[in-house]
Amino acid sequence: VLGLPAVVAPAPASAGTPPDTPALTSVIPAPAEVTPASGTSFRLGPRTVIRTQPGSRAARAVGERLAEDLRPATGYPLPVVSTVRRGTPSISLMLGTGLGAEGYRLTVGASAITIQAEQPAGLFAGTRTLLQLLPAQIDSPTPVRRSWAVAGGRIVDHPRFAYRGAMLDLARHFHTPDEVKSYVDEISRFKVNHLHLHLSDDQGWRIQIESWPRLTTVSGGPGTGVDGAGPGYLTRAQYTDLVAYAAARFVTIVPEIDMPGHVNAAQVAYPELACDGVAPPPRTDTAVGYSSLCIGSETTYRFVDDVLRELAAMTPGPYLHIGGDEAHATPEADYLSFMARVLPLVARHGKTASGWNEIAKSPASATAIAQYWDTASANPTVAAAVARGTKVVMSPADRAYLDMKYDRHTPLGLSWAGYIEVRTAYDWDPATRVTGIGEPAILGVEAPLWSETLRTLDDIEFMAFPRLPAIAELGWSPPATHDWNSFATRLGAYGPRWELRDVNFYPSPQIVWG
Ligand code: TNX
Repeated sequence: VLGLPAVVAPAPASAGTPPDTPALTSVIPAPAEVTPASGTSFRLGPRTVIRTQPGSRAARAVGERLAEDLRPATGYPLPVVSTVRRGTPSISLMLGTGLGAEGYRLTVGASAITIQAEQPAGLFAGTRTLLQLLPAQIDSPTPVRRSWAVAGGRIVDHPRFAYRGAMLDLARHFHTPDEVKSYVDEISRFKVNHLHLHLSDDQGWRIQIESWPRLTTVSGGPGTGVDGAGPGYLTRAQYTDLVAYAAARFVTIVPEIDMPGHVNAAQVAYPELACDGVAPPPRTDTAVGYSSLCIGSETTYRFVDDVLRELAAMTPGPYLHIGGDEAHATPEADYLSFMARVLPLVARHGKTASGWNEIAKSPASATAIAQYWDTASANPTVAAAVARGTKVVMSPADRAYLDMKYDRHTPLGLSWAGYIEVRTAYDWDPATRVTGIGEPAILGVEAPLWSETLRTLDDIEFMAFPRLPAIAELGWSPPATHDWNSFATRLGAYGPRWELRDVNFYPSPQIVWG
């Protein structure tokens, strides 16, 4: 240290960089590689333009989305253009090669920010990072007069797992298309790229099927849902609109029709789906495991085929989820013969089947995705399926279930899998959680949110945030970045963003909120 002055001043930020400019390392989920360039920063100003890859409509759409996100707080015009005059400050979204399906490189210099990606999905991911690199006030719905700086340097980033998911239960309480869209906005900020919709259960049926119209006219109508207080359903047009809205945010909708259990609402509408042909009473309680399709009846397979065909036709994404959980009213042999017929049917409609981990009992699940909701650290049935080729989405209920209470005081939610505080949701590794289900078998992670106790968007948000970002980080970030203290700090700094966007969240006492 000889020759250095006694007091080493911090590297001077470029003239007047506001003190609340986030560090490049403050992003959730943690990026793969971060290289700060101290002393440099970019200033977003009234002359800034957003330049997108010439000739790419998809890149342009990502640019427009970014502009929409930045205009309210800045009040700047932020035109989206394909060429820039020299000297004009710009945010460029450029397509190139070598960064994978969702990877991106974000470079922040004094006069330009550049996001490069191989695919539009990577450009979008880069823009979600960029939003977090601007001061929190960027999420103000009204103009704030201030200086908007971004710290200089470079981020090179790509996901650990291809599938990062969230699930909403529309069956126990229906949630409107606008509420689902709002959830899509929020989860996509954390690079979650799948939204699984649980569309049918004992208490209600929430997606219009033209060939079986009473499913929704009867079981989506008034009095359906838990306590009879969750009526509603998505029309085909609303579903299609939702799929497009999500796709514009690089979120793939995964629709679920639960079978052969969880079918009371279907049988209320169509008694021929029950073996005795008698309509059961509608159910508005929260019991599980009492209903079953009639496994020996051809009517059952005509119904399943019709539903899967219509759903496949409405769904551009690759997956159809067929539930398969808690079929306690279906004898084991019947369950296996049902799955032996229905799993291949999904493939015949051009989709990959997914189901809760019970489907692993069926040899036909070898080409399917099993969603692990078990809390056990060993499940020989699922491990055996994995050995046959089944891929797994990890949602262990004692870590990833967003409907579990945070602690005994939480006013909403259930507790059968335990209490899940933020640290519990964060501190585990999807690839070492279950014996015999290692990294190569894992497609990704998903955070399910069941709706027995949830009615409003506020309720959904309170349970999802801040745990959803914890699961998102497990799905996206390299294991080497995993660090509770770092995550807790980044999460605490994120709180004001939710406040500015009017998103409800649980102010966990484990976090020092900014
Ligand atoms: C179990 S987890 C269920 C759902 C309930 C949930 C409540 C799973 C595959 N099935 O029917 O809503 O617990 O936490």
